[in-house]
Amino acid sequence: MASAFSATKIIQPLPLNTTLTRSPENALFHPRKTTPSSFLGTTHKLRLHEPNSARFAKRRSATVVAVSDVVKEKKLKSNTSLSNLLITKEEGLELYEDMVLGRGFEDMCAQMYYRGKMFGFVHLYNGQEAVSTGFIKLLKKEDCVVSTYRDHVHALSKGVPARAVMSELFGKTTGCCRGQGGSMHMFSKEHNLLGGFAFIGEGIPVATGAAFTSKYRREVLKEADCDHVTLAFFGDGTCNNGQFFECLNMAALWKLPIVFVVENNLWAIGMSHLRATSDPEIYKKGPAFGMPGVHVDGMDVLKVREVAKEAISRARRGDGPTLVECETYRFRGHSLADPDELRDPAEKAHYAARDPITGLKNYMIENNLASEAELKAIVKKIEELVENAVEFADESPAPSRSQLLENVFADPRGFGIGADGRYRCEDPKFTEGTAHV
Ligand SMILES: Cc1ncc(C[n+]2csc(CCOP(=O)(O)OP(=O)(O)O)c2C)c(N)n1
Ligand SMILES: [Mg+2]
Repeated sequence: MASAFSATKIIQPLPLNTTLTRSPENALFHPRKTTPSSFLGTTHKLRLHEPNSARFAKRRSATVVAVSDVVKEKKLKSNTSLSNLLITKEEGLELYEDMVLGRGFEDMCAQMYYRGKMFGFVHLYNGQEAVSTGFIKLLKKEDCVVSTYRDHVHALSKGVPARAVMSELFGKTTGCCRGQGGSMHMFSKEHNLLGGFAFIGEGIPVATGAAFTSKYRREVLKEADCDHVTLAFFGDGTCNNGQFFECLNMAALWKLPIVFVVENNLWAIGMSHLRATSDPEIYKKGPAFGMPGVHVDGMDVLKVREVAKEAISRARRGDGPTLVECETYRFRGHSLADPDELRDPAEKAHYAARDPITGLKNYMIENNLASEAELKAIVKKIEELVENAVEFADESPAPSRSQLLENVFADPRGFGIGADGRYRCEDPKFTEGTAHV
């Protein structure tokens, strides 16, 4: 399969504030001045900035490839041979099932939240499924994923069972964090899901550290088979935080095996991306640190997957980090407590018409990769799985009161557990004279 990045070419340095688009009169590149409005909404172009050999030139050099053209070319070929499609039947069904699971799970969360089964803030991922699925389904189990507070679907894509995620949301002991994390803090050591973070940008240094660990194990500890990759997911609003820039710098400097995946859904709560950042084209910040920056249509799982393949294999073979900006959209409010009255209905309708699940479904049917009946069967299977997750979570036990103080201090013989091995909070005198927890 042709790689999206391999079609790129290095060109000479261009003036700042210039981006590249494909143009008929120029074989490959045509520089133009950018304005924010010409960028957002033009999701059919993927632009790639690739470092050049000379250090100064690499800040200014740029390459470009339109992923849509790669996709189109393969579609044409696909008329003669199925093997030229972007995906096999099995891959397509896996992607479809994962996106349907993400959507069905989140819709169920909304129901359960409004029925009072969940507490605190719950941020849903509806609309953004192509990003999680497009990237995470390419990973090995040993690879790490770091998410944000919008993390349920990343956890599911990484293989954390729906029962464990739902129970965590219900605050039950069977949850992936025994009910202590809740919606914003999904974690699973077994699946190398390193969180779930409520503070924006908080996960980026954790991901950078995980990528450093992989490199250290391979190069210093000589574990030759340690080629693990870390994916860091975060939003557009988060890209205005210092941690983002600091980690891009470190990752490029040390050539870490990491992919920074920006889920640009155009909004940070009620703040429009265009009003919040000096240059809305986030992917351009990659080359400023000496790593490729790529913009991709985040509503199209196949395009995301093409870009992800290249970025992940680049990291795995030791060539360093990539910044990928996925232009996507959330179909619900910021959280379930948000009435979502600020966004323009026309904008919502524009992206609703580009639903990534419908897009993949149409692709599979048009290319005879699956029948309507097969896809319907997947939807039914997922409905049952999600129902089962709810029943399991509902019937699971709530944590004991003593669990509140577990994991608060690193030393288990400290505040949480007494010298006799018993929880100090179970001593009736423990909270005497203090406020009760
Ligand atoms: C350090 C920090 N500052 C402020 C907040 C409050 N806050 C919660 S979500 C959010 C917006 C983040 O937007 P974005 O990164 O685009 O992610 P999205 O919600 O769109 O997925 C902010 C500012 C926070 N959680 N952490
Ligand atoms: Mg956002």
